[in-house]
Amino acid sequence: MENQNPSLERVKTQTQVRVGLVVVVFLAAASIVLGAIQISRTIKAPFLPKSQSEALADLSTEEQRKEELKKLDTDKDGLTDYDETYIYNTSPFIEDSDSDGLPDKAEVLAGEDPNCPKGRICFAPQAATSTPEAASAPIDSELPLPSLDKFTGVLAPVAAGDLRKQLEASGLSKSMLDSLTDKELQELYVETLREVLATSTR
Ligand SMILES: [Ca+2]
Ligand SMILES: [Ca+2]
Repeated sequence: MENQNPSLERVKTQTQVRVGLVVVVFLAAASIVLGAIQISRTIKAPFLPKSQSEALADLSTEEQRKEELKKLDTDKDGLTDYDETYIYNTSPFIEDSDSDGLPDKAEVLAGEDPNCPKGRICFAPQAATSTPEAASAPIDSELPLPSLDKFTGVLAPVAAGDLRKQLEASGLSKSMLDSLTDKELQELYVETLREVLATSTR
């Protein structure tokens, strides 16, 4: 015998839809999280420990390269390629990096910004001239996952259409989906994603 009580039937359906929606959203979020972890690994990859010999080889090549740069002055402006690259952020190939008629070294000696043409106000990073230590500070190898807000911000515009398709493909009725606005879908999605991310990054 079928249950003929329409209101009970509706409650049941709605509950199922809700559960289904949450599960699907959860799965979608989980796949996004896996993607994020993958991305995070890829970003971290260059910082992850290599084999010792590889690391040593890299280090000595890098050091050798720097030592060579300290001896070179490709553009013959009196600043070594090393100083131009790592301290002043000027071009080691152009004597007058900002093309204002004053050579880089003259500007450095005069306390001017060799990357800012004389008479102009630049907002370019001054780190090179003021705090060379800060510029060469080691990058934190414990890269956090992308911040949640950034993450969901990037995600939100993609989610609505795709999510709708995904939910429909997973068997949710079109009428139920149509009853949810894009915004509601996104919010539900982002909310779930937030929770999943929050738990997985804890
Ligand atoms: Ca030079
Ligand atoms: Ca100049």
